[in-house]
Amino acid sequence: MTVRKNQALLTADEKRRFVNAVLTLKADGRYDSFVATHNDFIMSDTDGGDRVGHRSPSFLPWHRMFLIEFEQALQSVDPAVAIPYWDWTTDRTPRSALWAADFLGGTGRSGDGQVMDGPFAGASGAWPIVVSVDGRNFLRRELGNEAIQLPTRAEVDSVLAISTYDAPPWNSTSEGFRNNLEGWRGINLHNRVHVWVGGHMASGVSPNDPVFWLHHAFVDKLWSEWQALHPESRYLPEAHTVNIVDILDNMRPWNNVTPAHMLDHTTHYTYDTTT
Ligand code: CU1
Ligand code: CU1
Repeated sequence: MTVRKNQALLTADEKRRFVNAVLTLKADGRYDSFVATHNDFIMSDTDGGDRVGHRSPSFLPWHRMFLIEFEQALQSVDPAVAIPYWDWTTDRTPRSALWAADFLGGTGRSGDGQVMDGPFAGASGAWPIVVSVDGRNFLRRELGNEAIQLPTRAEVDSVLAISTYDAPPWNSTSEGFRNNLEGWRGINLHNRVHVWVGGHMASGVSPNDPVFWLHHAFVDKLWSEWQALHPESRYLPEAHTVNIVDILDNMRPWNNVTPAHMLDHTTHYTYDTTT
């Protein structure tokens, strides 16, 4: 059974095995197909048109399935690996061990934002940026670049308290839990973290930065916490909603995965809640 742990609790060996599995997927091309898929959805998801991965109710089940596929790819390299989660309410500075050279490496240098240390540094040669929006082939970050703070636990709790999953018009202007968590309005949690990391994470090709997976694992964990807090609430909308993935509709790019299939994550993995 796959158990996703808080990255702060990983052993040195667990960090090394996660990094090695990621580098193996990079070397054989599978990693970049995940980056390309994500960018395709970012480009096509619009407030007034068909939207699946972002700006819509299926933001949460779409990324849950996306992470499951990535985790399965990692496990094809090393069956013991799971995606760790980054609790940015507690590990909230560039000095966190998350950003040390034995794990994800640190922020980018001034000027061009190039990450200079760790396994994903441009100079390592192991992490060329292939799916690029600007022709530059090195990973970029600007941790804490904007005058913003990572979300606090109090902010997370106030979003988890919203009992309605989502609401018309089912886009970036909606009220409800999903849009406050995704972050287009109200208390911005998920989008704010992308901006705080900066560089590639602030773009549609955000999975170029491996922290993407740790960030989304925590967003996914928050969805599961919300489900436990509101057992009477359910995924919305139910049916016949134009441009939107209803609970029993298939989600692109998969042919046979609906939001309903994604509501119980425990058949795929669990979260280690040891602190
Ligand atoms: Cu995304
Ligand atoms: Cu994201």
